[in-house]
Amino acid sequence: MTDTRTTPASAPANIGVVGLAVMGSNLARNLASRDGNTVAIYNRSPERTDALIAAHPEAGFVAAHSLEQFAAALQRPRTAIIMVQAGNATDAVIDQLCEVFEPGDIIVDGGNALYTDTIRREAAVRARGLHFVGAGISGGEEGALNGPAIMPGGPAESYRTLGPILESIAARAPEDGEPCVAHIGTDGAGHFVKMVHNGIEYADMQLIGEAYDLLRHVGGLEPAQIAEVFAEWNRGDLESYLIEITSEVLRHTDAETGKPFIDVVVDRAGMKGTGTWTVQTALSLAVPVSGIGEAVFARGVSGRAAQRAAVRPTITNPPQPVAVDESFVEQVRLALYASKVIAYAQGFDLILEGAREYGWEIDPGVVAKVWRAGCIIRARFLNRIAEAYGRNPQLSSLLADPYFAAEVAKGADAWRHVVSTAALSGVPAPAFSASLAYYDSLAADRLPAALIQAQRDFFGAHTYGRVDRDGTFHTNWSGDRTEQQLN
Ligand code: NBP
Repeated sequence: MTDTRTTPASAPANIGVVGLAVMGSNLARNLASRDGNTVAIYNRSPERTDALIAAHPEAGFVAAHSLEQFAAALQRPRTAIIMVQAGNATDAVIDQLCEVFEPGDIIVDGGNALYTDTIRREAAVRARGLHFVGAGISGGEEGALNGPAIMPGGPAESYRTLGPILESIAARAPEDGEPCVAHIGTDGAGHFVKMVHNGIEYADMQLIGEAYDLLRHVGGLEPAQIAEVFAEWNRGDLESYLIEITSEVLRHTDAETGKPFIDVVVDRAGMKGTGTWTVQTALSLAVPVSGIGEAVFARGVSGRAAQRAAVRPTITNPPQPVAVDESFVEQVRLALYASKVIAYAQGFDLILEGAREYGWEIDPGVVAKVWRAGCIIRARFLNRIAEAYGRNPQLSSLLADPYFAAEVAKGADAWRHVVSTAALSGVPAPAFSASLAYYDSLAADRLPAALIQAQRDFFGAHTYGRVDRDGTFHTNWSGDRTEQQLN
């Protein structure tokens, strides 16, 4: 390692930021705006560093034009947050920082890393005697500047140094002013939870999209009227950032054409990959996250313009919207709320399964509290989730909690009506339907899995259990069909 030793007193900064594109510069400004923080900044291209210093003299940044200067500017244990492009750039910067930092120093990756990369990086950095913290940071550019939700993983010990700094910049929950940051668990736990956060965000957005589509194409409401419906919903149980911005978007008129803005936007949703990671991870851990899965697939369908154009003319008997009355709006609200409960129930199942798989001690109630402000899925609803896990930390599903069980049961008739109306009307509602099917599957006395297992035994001698006694059984399907008990 390069000798960059400074006496703690001579180093001016208590925190550093590497990578000064939009996220890093906003995070650096946020850090600098809090009492007690002096922020050292470094970017590979020095122009960005100089531009940030020039644009924000009030921040009192300590500029570094080399990583040696950067290390020299930091008090020990040095603490640096990396905000560079996820992937190879992050690996390169970690390596370079390890060269100029010393044992005990803390490297934080605040980018959108895949949790398995974070696990690998944490082990490699630990082997060099330094601490590595993968921290999920949610809230986009605005959150980075004014207060994000932060999900740090890594060693609990590093949170003692890092915690107060992160708490100083995190969003604060409106209910109790608690900072939306907590040590989530070791190594990749923070990025895992951030990944699931994004998966839930996909589901939340898809469900809201389906609600809008149904209100418009079955309910017959115009975008401006639907904007009012969402504004009203935002005063109740569904109160959330995503419902609020949906109302704003639907109220907006395109300046050029005078049409509702929503009608001039191409119906093709992009994605950067965290939803896909969530579903891939869930598949590998055998956790059903069908609401999130349908949301990711729905974006995929929206992007398949050529297939959509090829299939559309083949529909010779298009369904007609089913007639509904004014109670439909309330039915859609209840269906949206119930489906949202499913998306979160599945997301928390995935977090807890990830915790079991990787040996993380994740408190789901703490996760729900961290998401209450600063992030895209912030919602009043998260308080109910924190309460549910507070009542029973061993809760096997959010749907088993008395509050959520009652809420979903209360809306179940409406939910069924909305899903069947969508199907009869030909309005796609994949996340509403998949969520209802999941609920019915959990609630069923018997599942057709019995038949599947019998088929598996038939063609592959995969064996089965019996409902009436313990043991493993096989039927001699190709012979006399007698049953053998194998153990
Ligand atoms: P970008 O993801 O666009 O990355 C640009 C930064 O990476 C610049 O500072 C660039 O330096 C630096 N960089 C690259 Br590219 N390669 C490098 C290398 N080999 N060595 C050193 N530096 C390198 O920045 P961003 O949009 O601000 O995002 C930063 C992180 O935050 C990403 O991981 C991103 O996924 C995440 N993010 C999160 C959210 C959120 O809501 N949580 C939103 C947006 C982004 P240069 O100036 O010299 O080219």
